[in-house]
Amino acid sequence: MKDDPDTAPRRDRLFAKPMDNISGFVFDESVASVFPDMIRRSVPGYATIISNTGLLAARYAQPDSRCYDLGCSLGASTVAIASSVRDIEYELIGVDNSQAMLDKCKQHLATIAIDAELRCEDIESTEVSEASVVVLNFTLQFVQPALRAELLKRIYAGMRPGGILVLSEKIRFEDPHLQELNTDLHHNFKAAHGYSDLEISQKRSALENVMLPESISEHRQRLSNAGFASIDVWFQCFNFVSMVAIR
Ligand code: GEK
Repeated sequence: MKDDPDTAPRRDRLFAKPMDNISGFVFDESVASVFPDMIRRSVPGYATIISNTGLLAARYAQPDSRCYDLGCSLGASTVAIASSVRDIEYELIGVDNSQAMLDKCKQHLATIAIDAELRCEDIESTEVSEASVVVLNFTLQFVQPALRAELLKRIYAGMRPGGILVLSEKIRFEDPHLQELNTDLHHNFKAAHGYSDLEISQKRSALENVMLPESISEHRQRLSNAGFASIDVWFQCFNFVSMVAIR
């Protein structure tokens, strides 16, 4: 079925027309306005990761602690936490450095009566303290690799013993064959969800120097260096994973 942008304004068509110059991807108003459709059709397993982030939060959230959604966008994980962690007192904090995202997130949370503090800040500098749950769902990949170790050490230092970090990322494979296979499968996934070859390749160019995926072993090593005790992948679909790291 073809989409009519006039009748389906929330459909992501941002890269549908040929572009002369493809500038680096930014989380502006145009992205925020199509974001739920964009991420659902771009990230295999997204809905599964978000709903199970709620289940993980419910298991690890501690009374009188804080739960953080770092890079919260429109608040999908914030909502998953709020819906699953119900019987204890805690503070829920969403952080994003895109005002366009946070404006829409705030509206959405108000509509469904979810009480969360929203901070328009860089996650590299936002304060994390007394945390029992920290979620980084598809956000670390946008942080400069040289800053990632320091960020994870700071998150670890701001967590309570027994707390959980949920880290979801696009990954790269060290084996070239697997890298090619999973890149192709991701491309196939996007095509099956209605993106044209042009949209896929223009979006890939826009993300080229903005989103920088790493391998699972690089993530494991960094989490371990930061001090996390138990680390594993709990979900993978093609080149997308979600990991847990327990302090
Ligand atoms: C979800 N977690 O729906 N500081 C703060 N925010 C940042 C930074 C930074 N340094 N860099 C990027 N962001 C969400 C999806 S999207 C993932 C997360 C994607 C923000 C950025 O503004 C955007 O809202 C979010 O991180 C990444 O599960 O689009 O692939």
